[in-house]
Amino acid sequence: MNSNLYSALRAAFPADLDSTAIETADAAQPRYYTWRDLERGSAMIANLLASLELPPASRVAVQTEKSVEALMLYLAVLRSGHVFLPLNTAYQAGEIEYFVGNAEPAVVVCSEKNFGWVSTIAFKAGTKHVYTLGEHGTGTLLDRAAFQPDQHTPVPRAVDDLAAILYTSGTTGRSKGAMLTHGNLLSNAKVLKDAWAWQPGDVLIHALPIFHVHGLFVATHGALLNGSKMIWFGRFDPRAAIARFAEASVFMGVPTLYVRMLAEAALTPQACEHMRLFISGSAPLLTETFNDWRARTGHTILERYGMSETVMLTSNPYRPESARRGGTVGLALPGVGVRVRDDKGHPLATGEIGGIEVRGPNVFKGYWRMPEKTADEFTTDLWFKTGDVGRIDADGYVTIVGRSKDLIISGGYNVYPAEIEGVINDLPGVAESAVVGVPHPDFGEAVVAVVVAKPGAALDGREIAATLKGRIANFKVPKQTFVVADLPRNAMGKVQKNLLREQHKALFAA
Ligand code: MLC
Ligand code: AMP
Repeated sequence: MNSNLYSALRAAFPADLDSTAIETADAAQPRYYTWRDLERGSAMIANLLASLELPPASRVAVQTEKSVEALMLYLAVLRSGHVFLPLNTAYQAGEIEYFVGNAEPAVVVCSEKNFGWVSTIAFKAGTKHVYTLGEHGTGTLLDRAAFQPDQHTPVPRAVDDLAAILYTSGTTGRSKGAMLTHGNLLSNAKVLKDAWAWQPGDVLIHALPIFHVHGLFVATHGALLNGSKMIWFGRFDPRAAIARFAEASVFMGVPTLYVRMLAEAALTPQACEHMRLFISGSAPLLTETFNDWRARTGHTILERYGMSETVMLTSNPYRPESARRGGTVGLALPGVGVRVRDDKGHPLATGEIGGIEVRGPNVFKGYWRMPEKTADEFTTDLWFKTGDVGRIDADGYVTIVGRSKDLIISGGYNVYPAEIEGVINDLPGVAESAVVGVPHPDFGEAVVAVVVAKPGAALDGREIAATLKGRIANFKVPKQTFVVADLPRNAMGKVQKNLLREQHKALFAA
């Protein structure tokens, strides 16, 4: 049997292939893509990949702006049996150099404006093929694919074969590539289809980037597997999104998107009348946002929890709506095991707080070429240690109370303090630094850096931030940088980040 994920998605396309699959929403002129367009476009790109005669399971690394053509490229990589490696558009040269060096992609696709520096990095790393793909379908990828046949049979894949690698930062050291299989992705998409009761006629507002789990897998797989139309925003615009609620039924977002929509006067019960389901995830949804949304719209946001390594793990119930509990991430999804252990690996009683561990068909295969790191993250009985800290109550609801991993989540993007500290510490005149996350009304958490200068060096917080902008992705750049004489330390000499967080907690108070 062919377990290629594309085959399962294709089987769910509606009978009328000429109906609209995707309508773009943020250009002056909407563009309409039919199901046939998705099938043909991805077939042509898959045939282009086949013509390159790459070894099986070659990596195809992609850093492009969001577009329907970029989604076709993803589908083409699935069809061709290769491995999709999406990269955040905010990543700068140093970050791309690491990913390309580590994953050794056979093909790199980048935006036209970045071709110069991306291709230099890629060719240096041994990549043979670099194509461009612009926001509006321009670039060499589609130019070449245009000469290819528009029919393609998906390459047979087993459940356990790799479909994608998603880089996720590590607490120490560099990012790790989480290897997800066709089976991981399809099993999770099917579970979510039932859990969220996807129905005929559903229309999804797709407003998230397509280089992370949330926008790429949870949102697009959901719509494709249900044969549902997507209203597709290249960039999130709260007012424009609300204006389309009247034609849609499902919305997925990180908490920042809900906070921004709540600031719009147009958000009313009438505006949401046609909507069936609002889903939030990727970062904690504040109870305040959960309550405000209900008061303003009459809808209860359904919060769920997942990771790059596992896709989705838990979800609040679809029915009854009153069973969706704010502040919790709901119940383990069918087939997913969730348990809480203390730091010695001992089971904990109901309601006690400990490390969240998970298992199931959705849990990834391991970190790309990092067997030791992979082994570290699994228990001896093969449960994956999420690094999240939480509790499970008597009804099975999971509440995340914190993280054992030193992670900041800002607007749904992960930032690892150790990475930012490393870059700051390399700047001239810097003796040491500490990076912490503090509450932020828009992004949930914001990155703040506290820096100590070397004797005799004069440092300026704003200059440091400006220098960082060219070196690391914009969302990782501290929103505030303080230069101080010393970092607070405990008796063991360890920096007391809790004191820094406390000291700066009101920095961005609304
Ligand atoms: C942008 N900026 C951010 C930021 N996004 N800073 C911190 N955190 C972020 N998330 C920077 C910009 O570069 C800019 O910097 C300044 O902040 C203001 O930008 P903006 O115009 O307000 O940002 P915008 O472009 O509107 O983007 C905000 C956003 C975006 C919330 C729409 O960040 C976003 O789409 N987030 C979703 C992330 C996501 O999909 N996560 C899923 C991960 S999957 P300057 O210096 O230029 O002013 C996962 C698993 C799971 O976690 O469970 O789902
Ligand atoms: P990523 O590495 O980008 O896949 O991020 C995964 C992490 O996001 C998880 O380990 C959690 O810490 C966090 N996360 C995802 N969903 C939620 C949620 N609903 N509430 C709190 N944290 C979440």
